[in-house]
Amino acid sequence: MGLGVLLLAGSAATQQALAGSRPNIIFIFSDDHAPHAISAYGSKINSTPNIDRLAAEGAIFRASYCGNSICGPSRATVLTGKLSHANGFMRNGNRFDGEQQTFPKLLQKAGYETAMIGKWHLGTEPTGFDYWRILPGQGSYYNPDFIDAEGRKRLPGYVTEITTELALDWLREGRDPNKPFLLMCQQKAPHRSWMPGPRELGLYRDEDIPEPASLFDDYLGRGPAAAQQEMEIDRHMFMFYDLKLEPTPEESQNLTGPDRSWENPLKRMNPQQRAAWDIAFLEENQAFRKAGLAGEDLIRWKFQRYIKNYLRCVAGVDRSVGQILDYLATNGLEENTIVIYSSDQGFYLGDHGWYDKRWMYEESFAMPLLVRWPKQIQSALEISQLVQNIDYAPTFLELAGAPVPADMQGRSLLALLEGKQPADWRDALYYHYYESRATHRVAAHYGIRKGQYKLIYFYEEEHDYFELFDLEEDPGEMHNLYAESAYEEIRVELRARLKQLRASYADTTGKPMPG
Ligand code: SGN
Ligand code: CA
Repeated sequence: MGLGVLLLAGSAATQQALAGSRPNIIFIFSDDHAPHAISAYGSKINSTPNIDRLAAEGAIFRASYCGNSICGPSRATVLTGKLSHANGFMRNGNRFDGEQQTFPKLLQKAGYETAMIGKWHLGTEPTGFDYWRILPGQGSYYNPDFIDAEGRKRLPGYVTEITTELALDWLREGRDPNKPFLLMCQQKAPHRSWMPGPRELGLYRDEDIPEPASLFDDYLGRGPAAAQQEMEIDRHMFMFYDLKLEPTPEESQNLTGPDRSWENPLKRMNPQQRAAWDIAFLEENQAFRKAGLAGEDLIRWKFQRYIKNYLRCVAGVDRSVGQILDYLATNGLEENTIVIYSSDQGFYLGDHGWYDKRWMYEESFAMPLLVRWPKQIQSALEISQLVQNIDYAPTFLELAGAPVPADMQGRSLLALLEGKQPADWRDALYYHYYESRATHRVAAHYGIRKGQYKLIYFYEEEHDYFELFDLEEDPGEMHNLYAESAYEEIRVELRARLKQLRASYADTTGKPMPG
């Protein structure tokens, strides 16, 4: 296809960009970073000054969601612009078919140089990248191994900092300066088991982080699946692996679950790293042992220990974003480089008493999405339309002036980034989570979010029911309204729309709705 056709296919902004030099794209993607731990999204528990810069100098999407709240599936969706059933990667542990169409491959074809650095987690080797260097599987926080085309090598240091350095190295001397580029910088943090880096270990030390309103949720207002998961801070968080206590010799005899390997991540540390780590937790751990906490006090302590480590990991990611922005500013790359910040899904930060993700409830369904492009996007732009991770691939392609294949299921966000209000923008989102009986035991479900309502269908033998929430009246999704007669009309409408969405996305997986 000639340039003329490309120009015709793109919008005015794209044409303008193409007329000059095509924009570079830096996609910063962290792991498990919930929007409610970003100050630009109104976090009550931390501040993220560097990520906030993207919102101040660019656009923030206020209604940004994933299609399946789990790592590999979200990443596969980002790459393909397709929902899980359509790209074949429905659950962690699947292997991504790298032969299929992805946006990095299409950008390569359009003349971009492409690089992928950090967490990949798709089981097969990356395709569509001129350069890649990835963590094996989940990767390690300290002295992590990285894999590239030549093999596997352990790199000294802390994973967020190393991933950032590798990305900066590639920007400095790895890439071809004559080509526009795509750089995917994908952080492991703040994924479980929430191990902060040496620079962040001391943060929040003598503070109490505010608790979420639903920390002591009793799950009574919803179907039984919510009560039967395994992701509660109270019952399913591990004292040694997750919460950084050291077992006594007696406790060492009776370790269960991940606690059996509590020391493995620490064994990767060098003596200095280990000493800094031990110092960071020693006093608090001694005080905890003395206090003999139980009941709600114990849950409160666990929440504090968990959330502080999570937020310390976030602070490392935020610092990395700042380093990348600073590099662009000092190297003449700021104006024409689009910087995107996002994370593979949201996360429970004690909300509903939980950690982890998976549910279609807001905290894990939501994804942060911030986009800065000084040349084209006005500053402090607030975007309220419903967007989803299927939209990323079409967006990147349109930004680069490349055609968007018809089989991608998302829609380019460029018009929204230009401040337009397309009349035909989607009014509903579809969601489908499959990993039933996997870790954390969240029942399989699919659902729709439309206007102020959300309808979820749980479809398993032991959990076969609907939930309906009014997000305006009940933003915490505590009260299932499905059986209430006042909601008959909404119930009927949403069920019909959900059925139609499934048909329009050609999702025949999962159990059809009864009736
Ligand atoms: C690991 C974690 C789980 C987490 C999954 C999926 N356990 O199994 O807590 O839900 O990954 O996370 S851990 O002990 O290994 O940390 S995902 O981000 O990769 O989808
Ligand atoms: Ca994740």
